[in-house]
Amino acid sequence: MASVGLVAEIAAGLCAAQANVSPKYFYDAAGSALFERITRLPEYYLTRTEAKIIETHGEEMARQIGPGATVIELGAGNCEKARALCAMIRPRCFVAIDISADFLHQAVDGLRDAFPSLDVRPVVADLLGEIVLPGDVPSARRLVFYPGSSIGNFDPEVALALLGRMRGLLGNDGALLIGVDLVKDEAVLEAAYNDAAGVTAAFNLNVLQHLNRLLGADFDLTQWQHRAFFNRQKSRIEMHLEALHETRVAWPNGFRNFRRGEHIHTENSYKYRIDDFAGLLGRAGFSNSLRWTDPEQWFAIFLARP
Ligand code: AVI
Repeated sequence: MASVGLVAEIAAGLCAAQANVSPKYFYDAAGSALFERITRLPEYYLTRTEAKIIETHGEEMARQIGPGATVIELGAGNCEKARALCAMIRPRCFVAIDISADFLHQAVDGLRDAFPSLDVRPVVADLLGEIVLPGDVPSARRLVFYPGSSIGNFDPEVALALLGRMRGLLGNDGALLIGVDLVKDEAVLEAAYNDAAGVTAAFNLNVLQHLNRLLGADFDLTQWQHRAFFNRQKSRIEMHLEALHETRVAWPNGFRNFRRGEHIHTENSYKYRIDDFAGLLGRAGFSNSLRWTDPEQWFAIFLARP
């Protein structure tokens, strides 16, 4: 079971007029493994497009950043992108921050094996909470690395606040390297979140299993179905879990009856226009940014400096 505070937060979301769950609860061990599978799906273009941009423009990125930096990766996951980045820019210290402790420690061991002279530090933290770095992490020439368009999972005002905190982490001589998914054809966007193999559906439904453990709830996964669509007005993919039948969900201090078709909102994934994201960076205190994209302009990587 989760702490009293977390239980209250989750229960409040489930009981809200529009029931919702924070996407951070996707990432238990099973969810993290499912997300890794998502990143390799043919429909999920984000990961491979970003990797291709790094491969194509890596030399220029490395020239801009220079060797010996301290990289702070937010939401490090399996550290796969970190490997490509470290090979490219040769940092002296690598701080991997992630919410999932088990996954992080495993990934960090792999990174240490691949780069024996790199000073690797795992930090377990929720990006929306306080991020406390070990005291001896160098404060000069920090590069905050936030790949994968995870910034898209926050509403723009929260994303702005988070970018402002990144700005704070990197001081005046640092930089932010951030991946951002761009607005594109609706069919391409929707396919990426409705893959034929059903991995995204399993990822979405897994959050209910996680809530059963965290909350002591009794969600029956067979009563729910995955829904994902592009909300053009808000420029975001929305993921929901929809009740297939009238169903009652109970947990130790509460319950909710869901009507057939009623849904729990589980995630937003905002898609930006390049200029809009550059504007957001400006509002967060970055005055100067370089950017690279793929030939179809599906994804962008920004290198932003104060
Ligand atoms: C982690 N994040 C960038 C993913 C996304 O595309 O918004 C999470 C995800 N949800 C469904 N598929 C992938």
